[in-house]
Amino acid sequence: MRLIVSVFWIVAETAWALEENSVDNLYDEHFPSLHPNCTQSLTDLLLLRQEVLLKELKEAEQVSAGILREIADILTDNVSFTSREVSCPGNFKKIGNTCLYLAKETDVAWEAARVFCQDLGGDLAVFRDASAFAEVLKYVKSSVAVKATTVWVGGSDHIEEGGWRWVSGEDMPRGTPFWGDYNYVREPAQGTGANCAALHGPDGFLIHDGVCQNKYKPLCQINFNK
Ligand SMILES: [Ca+2]
Repeated sequence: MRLIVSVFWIVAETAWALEENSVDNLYDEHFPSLHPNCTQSLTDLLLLRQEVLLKELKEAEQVSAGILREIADILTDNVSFTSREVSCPGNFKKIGNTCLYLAKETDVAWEAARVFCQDLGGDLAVFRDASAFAEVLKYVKSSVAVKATTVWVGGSDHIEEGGWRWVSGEDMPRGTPFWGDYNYVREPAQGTGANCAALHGPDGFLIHDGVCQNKYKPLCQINFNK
């Protein structure tokens, strides 16, 4: 009986040893032992990763700042553009889609009137349609106390008799409602003796051909898109 027990214990110890050996092999196979520098390498890797992330964040921040600067510039431009649309410089007044200034204290010949307006950053006024002309008449009539006043505007036929053009180069409109009458004759009627366009007060400020050397008041204009 004692012999059988001894044999059993020998067999059990051998099996135990074999099993322990097998577990160690499995552990080594799937979980190789750490290199002595492994911990340091992992730390270096984590630090490198953090450095890359910080660099990416910094680049993203720089891009965002650039975009914000561009948006700010666009908004500034829009504010400036809007300001130009809603306000006119100096004595100029916003009338319709333009800035007008009737120099009530100035009486000069037509060419001098142009120079006067150009010195203010504009030119003698032009109006291309009846709506713009109506706005001009409303402004002029509200500005002058004396109905006999005559006002220079930016039209002439001094290059070619009868070829009335604005100083901006376009053909002037003809007939009603722009041009007035003088002694029941439709303007322009004075031929080569009168080559400059004026708003004739006694005729409700409708256009007459005036003698360019006459001294009238300049109606100056500055356009928004200049
Ligand atoms: Ca003429």
